Amino acid sequence: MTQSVLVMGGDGFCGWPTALHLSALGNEVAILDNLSRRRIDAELGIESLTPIASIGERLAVWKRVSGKTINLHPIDIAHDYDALKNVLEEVRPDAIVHFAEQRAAPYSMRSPAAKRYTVDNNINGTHNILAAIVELDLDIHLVHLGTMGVYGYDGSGIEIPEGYLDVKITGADGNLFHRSIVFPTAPGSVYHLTKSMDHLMFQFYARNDGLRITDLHQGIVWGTQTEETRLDPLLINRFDYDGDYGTVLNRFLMQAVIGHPLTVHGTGGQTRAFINIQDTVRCIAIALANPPERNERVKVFNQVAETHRVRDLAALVAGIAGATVAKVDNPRKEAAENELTVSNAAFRTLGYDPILLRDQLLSEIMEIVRKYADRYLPEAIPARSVWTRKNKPGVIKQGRDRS
Ligand code: NAD
Ligand code: USQ
Repeated sequence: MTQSVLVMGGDGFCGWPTALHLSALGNEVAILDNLSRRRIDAELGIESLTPIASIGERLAVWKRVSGKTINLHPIDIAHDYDALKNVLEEVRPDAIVHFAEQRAAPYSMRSPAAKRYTVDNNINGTHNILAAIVELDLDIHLVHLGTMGVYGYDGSGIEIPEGYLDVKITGADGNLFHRSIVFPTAPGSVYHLTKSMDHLMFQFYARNDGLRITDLHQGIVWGTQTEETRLDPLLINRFDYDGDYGTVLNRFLMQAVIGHPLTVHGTGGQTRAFINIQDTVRCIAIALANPPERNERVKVFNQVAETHRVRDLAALVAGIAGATVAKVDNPRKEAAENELTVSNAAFRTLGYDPILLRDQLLSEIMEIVRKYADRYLPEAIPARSVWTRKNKPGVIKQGRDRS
């Protein structure tokens, strides 16, 4: 079944390949994006390692390559409420995929201004979408990109369920009550806090107004290209490697290529969930095909393929590329070690067959990095955003461990 889909944040790392994939599947796709991510690059004095074309060029090339049109609505959803409403009335989409948030945990912790921007942008943006759907009385399936980080990382011994927890509570009369409650959130950054608050807003609007909402709690995305972004050099996806926006595995792959020691924070004992960008776009298509009913509770899917410990990833990449590993002071406030087991049963039941980390895939990504390696800026590599005043920037301190 094809649909009319508005991809909010469709110029970003996950949004761009998703817009192309949904368009390739025959959906009528439009992008809404205020290009704030490109402005943050300019503010930080960095650029994607891969040379990304302007959004106008991207859309023109997609039309040439696929014959399909994707329209752009350059709107700030956090501050242009009337413009947002006009777009929704004009497009009347069957579904919205909402990627349009400030998504870097380190960026959200770098200064009071960045904390306030992240809260203002993410909370107002999400709430404006919800309020506009209700005001216009539209029946839209809202698919939101949440994060595994809302669950926190202290769940050792249990498998993280998909959004809800079945609990038994003893009532005042001594009887046992069974309840399904929202999994308690334990965000580890201001960014993750906004994702927890988004989820609370979804619970309210689903209950109060019967909105149909799917919240996808996604793990760390790795990789860069997808089937569609490979079709032309001007469709290439962004590749962030800097200390704020670069995520851990992509950073390690890039560091290995340029001969920089892999920057493992602290002991590297943090275990996190991962998913390849190609799987991200496939999962979104699956979620769109399986909307909740009206008045159903918010659907929560854990959008993850597998979990890994950071130091194991570093050893894997070092082994493939002959890189060295460096322990750096952890600029974040996080447990030195954690276990993480996550259910992804909902997507699996709907046919999701995860792409797992493999040497060959990692080597392919390193090939892309090699191609654009001369674009990297050495000063962009250290993670300088600190969680508390006590943390020092992530500079190499303990010498290098050969892996
Ligand atoms: P990104 O920063 O590359 O893309 C976000 C896009 O949204 C950008 O193009 C930006 O310009 C746009 N945007 C931001 N605020 C906006 C506003 N107020 N109005 C209109 N457009 C706005 O981020 P990404 O990596 O593509 O992540 C997309 C979503 O997926 C985010 O919500 C993020 O939290 C979630 N997510 C990402 C990852 C990951 O590893 N990248 C993992 C889990 C979840
Ligand atoms: N880390 C290192 N060295 C580095 C960079 C990171 O050891 O050079 C460690 C961090 O300390 C952390 C882990 O790697 O323990 C993951 O860090 P990350 O920057 O890859 O991921 P994170 O900050 O959690 O955020 C990313 C995305 C965010 C998304 C989240 C999914 O930027 O949008 O929500 O992954 S999750 O982590 O599952 O919550």
